[in-house]
Amino acid sequence: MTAPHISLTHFLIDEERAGRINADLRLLVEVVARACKRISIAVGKGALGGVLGDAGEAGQASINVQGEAQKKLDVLSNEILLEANAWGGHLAGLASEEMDTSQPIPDKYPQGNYLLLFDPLDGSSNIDVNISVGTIFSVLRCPEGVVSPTDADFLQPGTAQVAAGYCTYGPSTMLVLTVGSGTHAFTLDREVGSFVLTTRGMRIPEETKEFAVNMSNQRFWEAPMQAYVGDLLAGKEGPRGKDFNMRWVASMVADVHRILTRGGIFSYPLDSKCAAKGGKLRLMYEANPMSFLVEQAGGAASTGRQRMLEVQPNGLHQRVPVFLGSKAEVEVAVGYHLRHDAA
Ligand code: P6P
Repeated sequence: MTAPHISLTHFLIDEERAGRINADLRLLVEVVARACKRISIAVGKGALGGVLGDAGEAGQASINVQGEAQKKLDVLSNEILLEANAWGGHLAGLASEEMDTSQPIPDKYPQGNYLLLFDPLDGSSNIDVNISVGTIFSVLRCPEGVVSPTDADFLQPGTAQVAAGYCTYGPSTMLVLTVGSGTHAFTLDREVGSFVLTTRGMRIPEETKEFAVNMSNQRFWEAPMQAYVGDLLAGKEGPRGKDFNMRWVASMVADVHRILTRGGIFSYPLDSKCAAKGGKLRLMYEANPMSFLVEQAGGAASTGRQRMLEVQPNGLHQRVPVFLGSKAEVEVAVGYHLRHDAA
């Protein structure tokens, strides 16, 4: 018997009827999902869409607040998400990797109670070589009584998230979502144009034999990370007593989706190149939403020294070291760091 066809809307209505979300949050998720469908179409056109390559005028790259060259699709994806979320009355403000500061909802539209943060197109350096990229989003409540939120109102720990998700633009387009009651996967039915529930309650295996890290940074890592990965590479003859495999797509959405699907540990640790900035990946719209999804799927997420979701943010674009995935393996990696610090 084929599984019942449950659309994203049907799933969200059921969550609302169960009292786990309200109508505004349901609308927010549906609006973001609709924007992701538009981004999927633009990304899917590739070279035929005239939107590959760097943004900016001829010869003058457009640089974002991160100091990174923007791709045309970064800018387009950001614009799609801004436009989609402006009019619905569900948001008080939004923040993006591509924008220096947060942005209140235009006065001509009603204000809502939620704050939306997103990386509109993560891994965009992979677009020109046709590797999966994705959109990552995180939802917080606007603080009580705040009408026009500022950056400071967004600086809430990951435990305050009410929803999080990503859309991966790969061989299929998939939306992976949590509203605080498990992590669920939806696949875009391109013929109908709607996301269909394909995995209810994703579960990350507790143990793994697969790690994801950019090995070219090894000589720049801290000592505990050198020791941890060195023992992984030693395999069954080493202290771990088993061989490990490695994967690194260099697109966080793709790497995390694989880990949510079959287990593994993902790490972007501190290294001497990025330590001054606090790490490579951003807390508010990369690490926190991914950590919420992973914990809701039975995994763990840490900075290497602290549960990711308990980090108190100090800036909208704050960077952090990231370890997330199979719970037992994350605990092993954290153990190396805590023992090093205690020595
Ligand atoms: P590196 C993409 O630019 C990104 O932000 C993440 O999606 C990805 O995991 C990481 O950076 C890749 O970094 O240094 O391997 O290119």
